[in-house]
Amino acid sequence: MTQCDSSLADLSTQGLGSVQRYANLRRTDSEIFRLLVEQMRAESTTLKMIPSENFASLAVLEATGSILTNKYAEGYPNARYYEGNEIIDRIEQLAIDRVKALFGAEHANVQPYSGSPANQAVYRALLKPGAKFMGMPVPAGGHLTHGWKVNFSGIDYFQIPYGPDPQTGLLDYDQIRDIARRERPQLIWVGATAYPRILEYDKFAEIAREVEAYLVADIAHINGLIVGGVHPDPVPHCDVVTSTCHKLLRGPRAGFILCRVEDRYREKYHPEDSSTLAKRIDRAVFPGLQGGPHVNVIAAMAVAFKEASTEEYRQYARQVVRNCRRLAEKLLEKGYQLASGGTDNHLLLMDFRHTPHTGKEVAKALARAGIICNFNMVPGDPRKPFVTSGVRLGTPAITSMGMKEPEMDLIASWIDTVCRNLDDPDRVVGRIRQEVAELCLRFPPPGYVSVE
Ligand code: DSN
Repeated sequence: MTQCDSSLADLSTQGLGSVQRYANLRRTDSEIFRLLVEQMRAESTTLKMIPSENFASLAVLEATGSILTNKYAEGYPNARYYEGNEIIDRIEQLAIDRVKALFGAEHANVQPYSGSPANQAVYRALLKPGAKFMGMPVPAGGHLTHGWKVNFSGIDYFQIPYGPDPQTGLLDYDQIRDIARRERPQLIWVGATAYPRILEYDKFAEIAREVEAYLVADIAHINGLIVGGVHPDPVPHCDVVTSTCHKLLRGPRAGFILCRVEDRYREKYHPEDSSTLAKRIDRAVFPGLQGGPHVNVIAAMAVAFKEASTEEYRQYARQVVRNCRRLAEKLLEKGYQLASGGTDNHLLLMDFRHTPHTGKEVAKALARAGIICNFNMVPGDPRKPFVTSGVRLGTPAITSMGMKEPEMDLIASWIDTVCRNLDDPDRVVGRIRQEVAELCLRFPPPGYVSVE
């Protein structure tokens, strides 16, 4: 252990309470116990700035770790293939009712194991293999399941790509309309993992209507901003909306699907099937793709939906955006380039295309300083995906810790110092790592305790 490591280890036991926890795990499996403690230490003394990560509440963690993990419940509420599910029905129905109310949706399925299986169910319910659809490739800021070539979605279906303009970093809706008119896709995905601007669902809906394509929004990254009223609502415009639960929503690792009940293109695309859209989505999840739902996780989702329906959560969502904008402003002031010139949401993309330094190099140096982010492609990136010219930073988790604008200013100056010393990061990373740890320990996240 270096001197720096040992002082960090000391710091990590301060301010976190001293609860005797995980006693059974410690007794049964000391290796996993030690690794869990190490991970807690690492996360509670570093800035979690991967925009898709967050801190689930203690209530969510308790439901996830509950005895509900012991139950099988294939089927849906009041239509199960196993007995003993009367209480499970009530739990799943609560999760369904809460997420429908939260987003104003007609129908909800809360069984997808995560975001990718949720999206897979959408393909199964709406398209036949080989069908043409539009989506953003991963390097343009989309997701693997929006048709990337090595994913099932790009192998079994035919992706027509669209994405932000390489110069401006912005989506060009006229160009998207032109592509849709030319290609006549059966489905259009709207959603991103690395687009720092607002997605205009009304414009996408107009385009989709014109070419009679299903419009599907993947809101995994920005669901909380919709709940908080800082981003437009996709539900009135889309046939289907998919999401994860563990990013901005601060729930367990899981996915869910919202949809209209009726399929407005049933006669055009599914004349042989008289089922509603809601029914086809449900069938695609179970038994189409999955077996037993993870009931403990569904209970934790219900808890997260309850938490997200409070004014406190809406304020949190607004602060996430305020923090991200402040960070962007400070980085711009210091001369850094950001994709699209800034941000309207929870993430920003630093653009190092015009420098000798790669995104990977920057992300690794920042991580050594305790700022945990990821290297990421930027629009028009000439470098390869495992190197990149961009760094993606997000504010959901640090805002959950309670950080506000003054902390963003501090973080911007640390990022600047690291980036100005990329030729010899050793000069600065140790000192910043210590300062980062001291800051984090003033904002302890839930569930991170020192274990005696
Ligand atoms: N892995 C997620 C992200 O980081 O954006 C997307 O699923």
